Amino acid sequence: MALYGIETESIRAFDALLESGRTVTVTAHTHPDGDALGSVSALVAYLRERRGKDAAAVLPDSPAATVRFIVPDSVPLLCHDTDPEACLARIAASDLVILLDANGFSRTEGLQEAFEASPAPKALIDHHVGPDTDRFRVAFSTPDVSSASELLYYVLLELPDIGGDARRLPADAARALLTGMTTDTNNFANSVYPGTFRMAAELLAAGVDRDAVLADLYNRYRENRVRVMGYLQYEKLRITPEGLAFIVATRDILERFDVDEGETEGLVNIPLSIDRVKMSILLKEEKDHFRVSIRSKKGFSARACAMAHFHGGGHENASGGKLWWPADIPGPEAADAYLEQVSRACLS
Ligand SMILES: [Mn+2]
Repeated sequence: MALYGIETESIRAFDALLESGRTVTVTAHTHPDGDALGSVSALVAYLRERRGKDAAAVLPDSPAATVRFIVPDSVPLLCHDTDPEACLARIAASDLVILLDANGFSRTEGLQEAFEASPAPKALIDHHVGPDTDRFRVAFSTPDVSSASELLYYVLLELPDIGGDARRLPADAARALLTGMTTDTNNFANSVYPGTFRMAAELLAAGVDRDAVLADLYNRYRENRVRVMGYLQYEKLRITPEGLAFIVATRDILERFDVDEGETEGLVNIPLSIDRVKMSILLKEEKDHFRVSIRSKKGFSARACAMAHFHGGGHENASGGKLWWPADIPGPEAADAYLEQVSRACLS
């Protein structure tokens, strides 16, 4: 068996699926992050360049401007929010569907029905807990890996035409894999395994320009992103006696700083650098709910907190969810009081 429980049998079945498919649709979770975009782009690039497939990415919604660059020009991309008919037609015409960086089609929201109605065989490559494996002909799934991009990397290495040699990956695929892994590990800070460094070493040796990847990821923000991050930390960060740090980013602030989707990425991690903080929660106001991001230090469960208080889930130390009004709290102004209760429930 190769790394991460990748079984020879599953590789054989996956290779046969890829061989039989002609029109292949690759998808990932809603609000696609760097790992979703990196893994999807890499697989589509591989299928087109190495296997000659009509492969395309179909996503529930458009990538944020901050991560859009991860999808190379060589990868056709359709998004349900901007082009719903084309997405549905593409799914209906597909004879193979592959889901990445999500544990089931419920995470594709608006596209869930179309994917579930499709008679095409389906494959899964993911690193979230609780995979919906019944729906998939082949599933590669373990939470003990840095990212979907890393798991996909080792699956691709096992395929006969790659034969363990990263230099045989298309350049676009190699770069997208390194980019996806880099974002999900927060640049090698979290969820890093021996295989993660090995992957990075092999991709660098194969010619991926990591300096360019880092510059694209971390040095191309708009000025307002830095300013709103500073403002929220200075004015809005609260820390409870139990050690929960939280920031409530209300709509008026997000509008005042003209914040786009993806521009507060990474903010939730910052309060964890404070010694007495055990868990950090970021709330972002939307129309009738807050989008919730949770991070925790080792020994404290972001996932348990997301499941118990925010209709969510995810990874042990990195989870997310939602907080609705009037169902969960009377209105957005009640968020602080709710978070103080959550702090007592989760941390004492
Ligand atoms: Mn991921």
